[in-house]
Amino acid sequence: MKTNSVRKNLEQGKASIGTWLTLPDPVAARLMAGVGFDWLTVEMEHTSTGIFTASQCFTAIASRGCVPLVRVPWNTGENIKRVLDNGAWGVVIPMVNSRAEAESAVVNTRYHPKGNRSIGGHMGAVSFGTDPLTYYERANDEILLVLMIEHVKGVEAAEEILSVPGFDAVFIGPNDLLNSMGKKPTFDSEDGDFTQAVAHVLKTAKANGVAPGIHVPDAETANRRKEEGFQFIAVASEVGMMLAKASETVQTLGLGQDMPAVAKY
Ligand code: 3PY
Ligand code: MG
Repeated sequence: MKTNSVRKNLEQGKASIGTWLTLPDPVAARLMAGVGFDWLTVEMEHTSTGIFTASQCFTAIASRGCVPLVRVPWNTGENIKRVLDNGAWGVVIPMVNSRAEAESAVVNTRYHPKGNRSIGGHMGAVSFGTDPLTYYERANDEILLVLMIEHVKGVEAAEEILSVPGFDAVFIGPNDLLNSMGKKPTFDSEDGDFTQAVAHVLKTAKANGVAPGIHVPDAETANRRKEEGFQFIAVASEVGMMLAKASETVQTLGLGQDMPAVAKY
C-alpha cells in the first residue's frame, strides 16, 4: 500500500503545501497534479463538484504522484464515507466548533477500533495501489484527517477540540472566522481579534501534537505562515491563480477596464 507522504511529513513536523481545486473537472485536476504541490484538495463544500467527478479527480491526482484530499460539504458520516470509499487520501472537515463534532469526524473517518467507518467499496484500495483487506488494515494509519476551525466558537473550544485523539491537523478558514467575528471576510488580515485567534489556535495545536494549518492568498503569505510554525498550508485555488494571471495579462494589454474585479483566490 502506498504511503501518504502528507501525513508522514506533518507527523515529522514538516510543512506540506497544496492548493484547492474548485473546478468540477478531472482534466484540470490532472493538469494541476503535475505542477509540484504536495497535495490538492478537491472542493466539495462550495462548488458543484459531486461524488462521481470527485472520484475521477482523486484518480487523476494520484496517477501523477500527488496526494488527493477533499473538503466535504459538511461534517457527516455519509459525506466522509463516500469520499474515502471513492479514493480520497484525506478529508478536510469544515466548521468544527465543539469536542463532540471533532469526535464525530474521527469516528466516521477511522475503522474499528478507532471509529466505526463502514467497510466497503473498491476505490479506496485501488487509489492506494493495494487490495481491500490491506486497505482496511492500514487505512487508519494513512488517511489524513483535517478538522477546520473557522468560527469564534471553534476558537473558544480550541483546547477541547484539539485534544481529541485520532486526527492529524487543524486548518483555519480565515474567511469564515472573520465573518463569525462580524468582520469583512478575506484570506489574510492584520485585525487584532483575528490575529489573536490565529495565534491561539496555532499554540493550542502545537501543545496537543496536532499540525497547524491555514488557507492563505499567495506564496508570500504561505512562507510567512510557515515561519510562524504552520505546517498544512493551502495557497489560494486553481481558479484564483487562473483568474489572477488572466487579469494581469488583460491589464498589461490595456483591456478589460470596465470589467468587475475578479476574485484572486
Ligand atoms: C475560509 O476561509 O472560510 C475557508 O474555508 C478557507 O478554506
Ligand atoms: Mg470556510
